[in-house]
Amino acid sequence: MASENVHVELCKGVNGLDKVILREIRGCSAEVYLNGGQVTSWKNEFREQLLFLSSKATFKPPNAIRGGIQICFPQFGTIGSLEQHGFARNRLWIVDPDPPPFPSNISHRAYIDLILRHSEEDAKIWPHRYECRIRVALGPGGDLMLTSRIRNTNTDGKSFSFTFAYHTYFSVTDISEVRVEGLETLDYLDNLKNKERFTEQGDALTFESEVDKVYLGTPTKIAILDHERKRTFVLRKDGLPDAVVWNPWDKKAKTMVDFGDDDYKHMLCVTAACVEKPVTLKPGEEWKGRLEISVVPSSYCSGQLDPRRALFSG
Ligand code: TA6
Repeated sequence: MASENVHVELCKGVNGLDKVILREIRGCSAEVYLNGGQVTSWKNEFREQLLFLSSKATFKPPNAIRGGIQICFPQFGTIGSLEQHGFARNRLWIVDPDPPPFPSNISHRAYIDLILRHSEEDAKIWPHRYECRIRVALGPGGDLMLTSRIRNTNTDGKSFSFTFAYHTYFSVTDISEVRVEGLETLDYLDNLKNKERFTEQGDALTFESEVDKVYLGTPTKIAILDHERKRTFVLRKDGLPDAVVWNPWDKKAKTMVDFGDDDYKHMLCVTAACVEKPVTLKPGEEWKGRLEISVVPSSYCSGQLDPRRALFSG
């Protein structure tokens, strides 16, 4: 925990659940619930919410909260024998009392280290000893950074494999006016077509119906352009080769109890993930997966951002 506590506050959230509020000098903020180690809010210096939270979200553990950024571990989706998206998003994480030195020289002030460890209960469904650490940090410029470190602490010499994702719900003005840049011409697995493999067309992605695609081996940078709000989210990811794009659209939205019927119009999930090739760790080994999200204003008068500039600038 940072020395000057103005940047980090442990407090009670909805239904008295423990949460941490991170604040930065310019007024940016983020909120993280210990349930699921889940980011539920990220606001810019104008106090505008940048992440989507469902109008029907429930804050009732062990259910994950519908929105924000959910941690999918040790399984993404239904790829494996565990419940959808694994169990980490349904568990109570704790503030890490003794985080190992952080592999980065960036001196953030507004950050929190959380940890989830194996439990007897989970060992029945996933017989491994592990430490899953996450640092959630808010940069001086308001950027949001999530760094996860997963260590195999098995004492029986056994390796384990897992898939992982930062299941991220972005708040957008109007989904039909959103474009995603950086996934053109890539192969993807279509979850709406039995995970069949296809190749994406050459233009930016736009949205007019339900989408649930796992893009394989993507660039480390992806841009989400919200024309209406002249705002672009730039995702930079490390150790997470894949990206999942999801919007349930109208019909599926009606089947989800914790999701408003019209909520699909104002959200898009673009999830940095490690899905196609599971990570395998021997005892003592550690994996790191990092996601950094920043917001850049659209630059062109038409409100059109030049994606090449967003994707290829430093
Ligand atoms: O990321 C896309 C996806 O795997 C979809 O298939 C959809 O099910 C979504 O996640 C939400 O999953 P959830 O278990 O949170 O309802």
